[in-house]
Amino acid sequence: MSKTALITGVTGQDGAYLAEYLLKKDYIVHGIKRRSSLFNTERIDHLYQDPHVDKRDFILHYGDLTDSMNVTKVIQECQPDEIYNLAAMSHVKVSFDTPEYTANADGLGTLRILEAVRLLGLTGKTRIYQASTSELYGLVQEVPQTEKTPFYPRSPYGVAKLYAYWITINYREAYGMHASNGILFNHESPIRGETFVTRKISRAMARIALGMQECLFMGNLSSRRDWGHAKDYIKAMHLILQQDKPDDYVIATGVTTSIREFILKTFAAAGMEIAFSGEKEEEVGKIVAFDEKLFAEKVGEEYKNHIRSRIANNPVVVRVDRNYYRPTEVDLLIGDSTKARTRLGWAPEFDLNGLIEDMISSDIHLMKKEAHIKNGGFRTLNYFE
Ligand code: NAP
Ligand code: G4F
Repeated sequence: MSKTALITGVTGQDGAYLAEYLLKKDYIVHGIKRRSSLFNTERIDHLYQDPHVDKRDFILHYGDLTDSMNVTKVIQECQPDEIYNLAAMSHVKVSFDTPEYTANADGLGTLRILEAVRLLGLTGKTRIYQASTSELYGLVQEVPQTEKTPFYPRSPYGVAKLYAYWITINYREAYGMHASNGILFNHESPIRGETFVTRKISRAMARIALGMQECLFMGNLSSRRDWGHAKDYIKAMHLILQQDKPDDYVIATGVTTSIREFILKTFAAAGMEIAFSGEKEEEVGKIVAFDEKLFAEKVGEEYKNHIRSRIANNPVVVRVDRNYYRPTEVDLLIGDSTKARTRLGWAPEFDLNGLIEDMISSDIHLMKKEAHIKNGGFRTLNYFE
């Protein structure tokens, strides 16, 4: 018989990949989506099944993790074998602007799920995955970080997730629940939110290459992250819930890279060599060389003149804007996922270059489509004209 899963945050990056993955494994998948003033299901639209026609195995429920009754009602309706709690206000910088909301959704939201499962008498049936994060390590106390490294969160987001991490363990120990934390390091993809750093860079590189944007404005270029591909990481989530015993696992690649290096690699992947010069807010990145063959292959022959002219006249494509700095930064993340690799048999398929290739080919394609729309393929209205 098919298993039933409930995914909170199903409209997000991980939720979308996980929903597709579980559907392919023959699960019945329920997802919680928020009401929004515009459609917010773009990442899962390809999974849509018409409720009037099909017998559905992908079912969406309106909801919000800040609403206990809603969370309880949805869980009661779906009676899930597995809950993947991926919903969160997941942007670290924004959590400094909305700290109370972040604590409510990311911290208490997890408690609401655990408590609903307990009160509904589903403790013996429902397994729970909590989306914990390498942001818990914050001001890192050990390099690389393992399941045993002490936490030192550095943002309202990190602190909210610390509560969620411990309340998951507490419910496991207090009530014998199958509740586990995946401590996932940064993972990205072509459907990563546009304001996270990798997507911002990949998207801006495509726009600069196509002549749609002049410059990429960045915050701290020196912090380092352990970046993997979301497609690999959602498989770890599933594996964690297939174990007989609940437990907590670090999921990471074990390779760390600075933001500056990520920019160099992203532009290089499309044939543009960048050199950085200057310090702090005066630091700039210029295009200094150009592999015309690679550029033509990745971006297109017809855009080559534009890059030649940028190199000759206006080579600066990266600048620093201190508005993107955070009040407290996480400088270095690098994970040791030995436990997951040995006990779960998990290993990533993508390395950083593979991730970048995937992201840039998608963004070049998307930005070409956007350029076409702006150039008359679609009329953009000014509402009061
Ligand atoms: P994401 O793309 O930002 O998706 C977050 C999802 O949560 C979206 O579906 C969002 O809905 C939903 N959401 C936000 N607030 C909610 C609320 N109050 N009630 C219900 N739903 C809400 O994040 P992601 O990258 O997929 O990450 C998934 C989870 O893993 C998050 O919990 C994140 O904190 C955690 N995590 C991510 C990473 C990473 O590198 N990606 C690493 C470690 C942990 P809308 O679409 O309506 O905004
Ligand atoms: O891409 P980011 O915004 O990701 P961050 O803060 O590491 O958080 C992400 O990963 C966590 C796992 O460790 C998740 F839990 C969390 O939900 C989220 O998915 O920023 C990465 C680094 C930071 O050091 C930031 O200061 O990039 C630096 N950065 C430099 N310029 C920038 C920018 N980040 C953003 N978003 N935008 C910039 O312009």
